[in-house]
This record gives sequence, C-alpha cells and structure tokens, in this order.
Amino acid sequence: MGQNLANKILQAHLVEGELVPGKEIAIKVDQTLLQDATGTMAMLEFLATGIDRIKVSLAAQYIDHNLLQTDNKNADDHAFLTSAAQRLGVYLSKPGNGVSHQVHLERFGVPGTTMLGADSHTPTAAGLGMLAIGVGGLDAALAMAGRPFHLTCPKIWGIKLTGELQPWVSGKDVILEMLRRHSVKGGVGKIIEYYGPGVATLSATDRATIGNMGAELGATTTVFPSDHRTREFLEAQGRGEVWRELSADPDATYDEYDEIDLSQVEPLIACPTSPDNVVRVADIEGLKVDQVIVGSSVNSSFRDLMTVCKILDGRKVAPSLSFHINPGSRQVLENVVANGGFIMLLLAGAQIHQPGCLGCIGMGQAPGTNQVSFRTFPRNFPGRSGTKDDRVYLCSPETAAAAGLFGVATDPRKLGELMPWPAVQNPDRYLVDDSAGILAPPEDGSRVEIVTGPNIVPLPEFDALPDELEVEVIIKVGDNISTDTIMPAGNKVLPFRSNIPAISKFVFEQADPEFSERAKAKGNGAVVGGVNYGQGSSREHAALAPRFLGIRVKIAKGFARIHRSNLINYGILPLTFKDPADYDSLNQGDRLKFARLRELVESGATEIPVEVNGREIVTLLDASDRERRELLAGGLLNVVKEESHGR
Ligand code: MIC
Repeated sequence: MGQNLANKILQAHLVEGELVPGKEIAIKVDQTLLQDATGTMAMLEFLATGIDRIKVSLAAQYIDHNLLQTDNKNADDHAFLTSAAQRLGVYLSKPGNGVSHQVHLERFGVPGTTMLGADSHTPTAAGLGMLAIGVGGLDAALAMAGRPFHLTCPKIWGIKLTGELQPWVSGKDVILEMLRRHSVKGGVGKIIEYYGPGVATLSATDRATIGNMGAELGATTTVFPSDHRTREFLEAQGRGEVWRELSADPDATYDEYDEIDLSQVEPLIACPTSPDNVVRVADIEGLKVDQVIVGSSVNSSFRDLMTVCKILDGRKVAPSLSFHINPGSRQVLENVVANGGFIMLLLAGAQIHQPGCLGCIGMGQAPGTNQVSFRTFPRNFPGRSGTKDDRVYLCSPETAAAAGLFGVATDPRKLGELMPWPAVQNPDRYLVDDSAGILAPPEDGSRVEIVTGPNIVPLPEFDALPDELEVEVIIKVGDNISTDTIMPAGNKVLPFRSNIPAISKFVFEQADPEFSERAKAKGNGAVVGGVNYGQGSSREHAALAPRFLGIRVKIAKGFARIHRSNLINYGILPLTFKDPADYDSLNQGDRLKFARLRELVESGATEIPVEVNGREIVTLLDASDRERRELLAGGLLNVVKEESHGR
C-alpha cells in the first residue's frame, strides 16, 4: 500500500513509537523557529538546560511581534535575544526584517525537513513541503537542545485539490472554505495533506497561506508536496540547491478524505469573532468598512502585496476608511519597491508600515468603537485587535483591496468591471539581500555575553503534584476559548512575556478582571472550560501564568493540542469530563477534592474521581507515561533538571 507524504516525512524522522494514530511517537527535529514574544521565555528555558550550543541543523530567532518601543522593555528583550542567539548558534532576524513565517520561507526552509516553532502559525512552512509544527516555547527550547519531540501520532487527512482558482480568488479563500466546512475543531488530531492535480496550480506562497491557517482548523500541521512550484520559489530565492521532489505515492491512502474543486471556490470572509464564521463576501456586500489591513502573519508575500498595488494603481482608497499595508518581510518590501508597487500604494493613500506582526497581535492598528475592520490576518478572536467588542473580518488581499476602493464589502470579482485581473506571479528571481536584516551566529559564540535587562525575570519554580489536592473553581468558561482570552496579547501585555509575575496580572483580564487577584488569594485553583479549550496561539504563558497564580487543574470538555501540552509542561492537570453533563453542574466557587492523586496519576489510571459539593464526579486523564511523569514532577523543566542531576 502506498504511503502518503506526511507519513513519509514522519517515518524518516521517527525515533520512538509506531505511526499508529492516537499512539505517542517521538520525532527528530531538524529546524527550530522562535519569535520574540514566545522566544524570550524559550531562550531562558534553553539556557536553564545548561547546554551551550544548539543541537539542530538550523535554529532561527525572529524579532517581529514586540516592535513597539514605548519604554525599555521590548528593546531590552531584543538585546537579550540578539546576544543569546549569537552565543548559542542561532540566526537572528532583526526588528523590521519581517514576520518569522515569511522570512523562514524565503531564507531557511528546506523541503522534507521537520521544524518546531514557538508560534502556532509555524505550519506556514508547508508552502515548501516541510512538516512544521507549532508548539509552546519549552518544547521548542528542548528541541533546540537536541531532544526529540513527542506527540500523539495524528491521523492524516487527505484533501484532494482539483481544478484551478478563478480570477480574483486566492489561497486565503481555499483555507476559508476549509474553515467553513470543518470549523475551528475540524483539524484536531490530524495532519492535513493536500494532494491531487490542483496542487500544481498553487504557488509556494498560496500554499503557505493555506498551511498558516491550518492552525485555525486546530490541525497538528499541514503538508504540501515539494514539486516544480516549490523549486521555482527556491530558485527565485537563490536556494535551488535545497530543493528535492517529495510527494505521496500514487496509491497512497489517508485516514480521512475531502475534496475541493478550486474552480468552485468563491471569495469568502470570516465574520466576527471566529475564523470559522465564514460566509461568501457576496452575502455581506454593502457592509460599511472603516479599516482595511493587508499583510502580517499571512498574505504578506510579494504576490499578495503586489496584487493589492495593481488593484489600487491610479485609484484612491475610499475617503471614509484607513488602508494599511504590513509587509511580510524586508525582502517583500524591497521587491515591491523594485516593481513600482510602493508608489502605487502611496498615491492611492495607503499607510505603509514596517514589516512585522503589528496589528495582528494587537500591537497597534486597533479599530475604533463599532468600526468594521477587514484584515488578511489569520485570527479574529474577540478583543484580539485591542478594541473591546471589535468587529474584525478575515479575508483575502483581493477582497481587502475591493473594500478599500469601494468603502464597503464588495465581491472582488466586481473589480473585473474596472480592470483586467492583474494575475500577479512571484518573481523569477527575487532581489535578495540578507545583510541588513539577518545576523548569522559566529563559529564560536562562547565568549558572547548574554545581556539581560531588568524586565527579564528568572523562571518561577514549581512544586511536584501533591497526593491530596483541594482546589476552588476560579472561573468557568464556555466553548472554543482561545489563548487570547486566557492570556491576552496587545501592547499593554506583550512586553511582560519574560516577566511571569507581571504578566500573570492579566490572565483572563477581559473575561473577568478579578481573576488574577482571586486565584492568587485562594492558593490552589481550577478552571472549568468547554470544548476546544485553549485554541489559537501557542503562547505557553497561557499555562505558565495561571500556574504561577496557583491553578493546578483544568477540567474541560476538550483541549486544543498545543495548550494541552503547555499545561502538562507546567504541571497543570488537563482533565476532561467522563460525562459531559457534569460541566453544567460545576460552578465558580465550587470546591473540588482530589484524593490519592499521585497514586492515580502514577498508576496510569484514566479515571480521576473528584468530590464536589458532597457528590463524586469522574474526570478523565488521557496522558502517556511520559506526560504522567511530567505532571508528577510539577512540570517538564523539573523532569529535565532531575535527569541532568541523575547524570
Ligand atoms: C498569534 O498569531 O496568535 C501569535 C501571536 O503569533 C502567537 C504567538 C504568541 O502568542 O506569541 C501564536 O500564534 O502562537
């Protein structure tokens, strides 16, 4: 029986276990990606291992999230990351050089390799035929230190692509179609593999868009074949030598199937406040738009930006709105400039920003009260823009540009009445100059001094799991709670990513401003959640900061993959309900009593009884032996420390 591509790459990297969905496996990691918002903590964690040089073929550190320098904090973090990268053998992409995902595609990605990234959108590297997985900072740090990565072997979900996209429709519409069909939970426990004749019609950057937002489906990652389109992109980057052909066997099978006829995909848009709240753009035509932003983490490539330039060329954006461009990288910007695009944007009235994540992570660009914002970003969780009750829509660059011109939601195919379809292609040869933006590490970094500012606070120490545990439910939340709700981002909070005591004050801030104080006062606490709890960002701070506040248990109807791993990494028990109806019986303020907890966790028991309000409910712990060891120790770092003492 033929093998699919995801299993081929997994097999080639397998160091423990068997490729049986649901069983734990471990894989060798070839590359790692850190960005600054998760990277300060990950670097501190790497340094805590005492290892003096990275043990992967390539590690890259990007500074793309915390670009706003309103005081010393972010600049101190930049200096810390730069010095740590130089010391440890890591490539450093400087502030203003671009978003990690776009730059990695351009300069470092290699088909067929594995990558762990401390950012949920790491699967953007699918555009190059990589198997790239988003994880918490600690998992990325330990991979950098040479440890294999453990994961539950996912199912492989084959999506057959046929046909070709129509003019004015692009990669973003394909992934929005997936979200329309399958929701933000549709990819949980799966790797999405695209195959079939339609694949060759998509450029590497369109594939990257589809891979990026596979994270919004909850998927472990996304994989595309490495074919002549991959080669074309790598050659245009002057890196043709790293290309190799990779595809599924012709008779490959998948655990699950779906099919998309690209020629039938319409311009789509995700409405507030979830990436799966997808409708046809045609269905909301006429909606007044106040702000448009093109770029950031996704849809910030040359093709995406140049398409917008061509649409705006010789025209003006509607006077009633603001139109922003966030280029994906310095290289994208340089190539747009060289092709005459920059002047088209300027004359049309666009505001052009430095390459980086910016408004995508709430670092500026917040919309006004009740304003409608059309963004090519991957996420529109409530309040993520920085504005309470925000109205953020997610769409393609074509749909964004059409709204920019008309001031209202407009099916971009209507642009065809004004102009021919620009059909922008990526260049045959990009202008490439890394000298201003990428710092290669020295051969020997051992003498580089690591610079730490006052905002870089040592990691808190956590105790082991007790045998008897009594906790109070500090908050009860609903379904699909994202890590943006648990641990918000934005310009007020992000600068504290390397300062856990300070950032912990913001946990659940939007949902319940008193959460942090209450949790701390109670000592030991629990959180109760619905399905897909902890979806979205990989930020381990959504586990680390609650643990700092005394949260020891989370009971939910289900957990998102990365958040669940982060909880275990920091010694928080991720329990589910045996009977989902028990969710309804739990309330804030209830006291939960666990008895013989260590014994149960250690013995491999899956049922963990809890006494609440004089009755017993049964919760489930679905964890491997390795994960149980981590929970018992109070977290993964404690295990690593025990291991290194034992040596
Ligand atoms: C995001 O898009 O949510 C982020 C910001 O890139 C995060 C990482 C973070 O919170 O630092 C992610 O996707 O993992």
